[in-house]
Amino acid sequence: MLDKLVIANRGEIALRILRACRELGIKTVAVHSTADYSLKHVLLADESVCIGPPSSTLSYLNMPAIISAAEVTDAVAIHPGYGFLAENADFAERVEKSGFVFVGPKAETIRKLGDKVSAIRTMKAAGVPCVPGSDGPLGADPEENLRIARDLGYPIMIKSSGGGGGRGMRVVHSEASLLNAVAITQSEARAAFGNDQVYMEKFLERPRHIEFQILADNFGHVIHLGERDCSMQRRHQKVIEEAPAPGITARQRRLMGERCVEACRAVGYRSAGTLEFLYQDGEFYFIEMNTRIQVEHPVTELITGIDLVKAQLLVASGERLPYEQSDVQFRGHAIECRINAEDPKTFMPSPGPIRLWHAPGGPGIRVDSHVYSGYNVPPNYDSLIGKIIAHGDSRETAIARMKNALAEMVIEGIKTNVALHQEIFNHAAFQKGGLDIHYLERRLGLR
Ligand code: MV4
Repeated sequence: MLDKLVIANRGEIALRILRACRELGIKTVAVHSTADYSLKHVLLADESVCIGPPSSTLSYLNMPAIISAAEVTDAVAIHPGYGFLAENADFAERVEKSGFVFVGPKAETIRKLGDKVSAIRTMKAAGVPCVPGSDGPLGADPEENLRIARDLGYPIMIKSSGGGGGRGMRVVHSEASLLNAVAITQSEARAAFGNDQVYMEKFLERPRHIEFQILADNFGHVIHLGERDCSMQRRHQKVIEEAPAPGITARQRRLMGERCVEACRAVGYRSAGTLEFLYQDGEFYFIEMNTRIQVEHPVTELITGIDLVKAQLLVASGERLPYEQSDVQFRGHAIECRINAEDPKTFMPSPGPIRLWHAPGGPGIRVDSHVYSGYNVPPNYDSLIGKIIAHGDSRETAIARMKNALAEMVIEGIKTNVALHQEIFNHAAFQKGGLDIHYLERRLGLR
């Protein structure tokens, strides 16, 4: 097992990683900015190293500072969490070249799957269904691009190969605006990602966002842990996630899961990973892959009983995955609410001192949060202050437990989105389930 690990992140995921390390007997090193001395995991870690000023660019994104912290503390591995450097292939490469274990896939795998054109090509070749679209990047011939769009039928979408998570894409409704849209997307992509490769897809108007969780080791063993429905989002920020996805049958889960597993085996994938799909009219369409642990991993943990972060650490230490596909049983339903420090009307961040924090509990309730009464939420980072995850034998039970939990949640001193969650959970359409990715923004428009 790994002897000592640097947690190269902050907030709730840093604490989540620390807890997994404690269970496995791994010593921990917290690296943090000068704004983060009082983070819970920094206080709990065996050692801590200040790596820079509050600005993320100068601290949590500062690769040499993080690698130096691993060197001076004699750590053997670095866990990147999510966000910051988690999907940065150059970071993974520098970590490994410096002689440390990167808790995640190989740098070359991150690179191959981080480029969307290359990820789609890889998945398609492995038999994963993708959105009908251009076969690879668009070329310079306008007639050819007009023809591809005409064959797909409008509306279509232009997407940047270097984008993702909602960045660098645009919808085109008619032939008149196609060539201009391609040119603008290309030049924006060049400026934003240093890569002007763009591709075209049929635009799906009312899809759901459903993603499959994968775990893989260094010996070619790959399993899937089913899917999550992450359709409840606002401006590409997920708000509520759940597992399983309402209405997906055991047969669909098995067939799609097997395709994801096969594709990951084909690319030599290792560690935890997620394949994102759009789901519309009963069909799945791959859009991109996340090569990291995700915010919403707990809903999968609750329905499978598998600790994803511990599995990442076992695989990183060179052990075999301790599960076969047949060990993965799905039990009940889990839903996660992301609790953000934000203004409920404007959605602007609401940092500041938390006067009182009292978390809910009881059967089937898990709270992943780094905050506590007296903690001061710094203004420099994202506004996630915790997650409430409810599990039950049925979706109805999980919803009932979440409603209780939200009612018990006490947060004083800062503004949060708890009331928004309560409103969503009281809404009949949400209770029915299976809403598309535009539902929440449509609903918020009505308020
Ligand atoms: C799409 C799409 C419709 N059709 N692709 C947005 C983020 C990136 N992950 C892909 N995205 C989309 N791709 C086609 N061909 C709609 C979206 C999209 C979306 C996807 C997932 C979750 C939320 C979304 C919100 C708006 C648009």
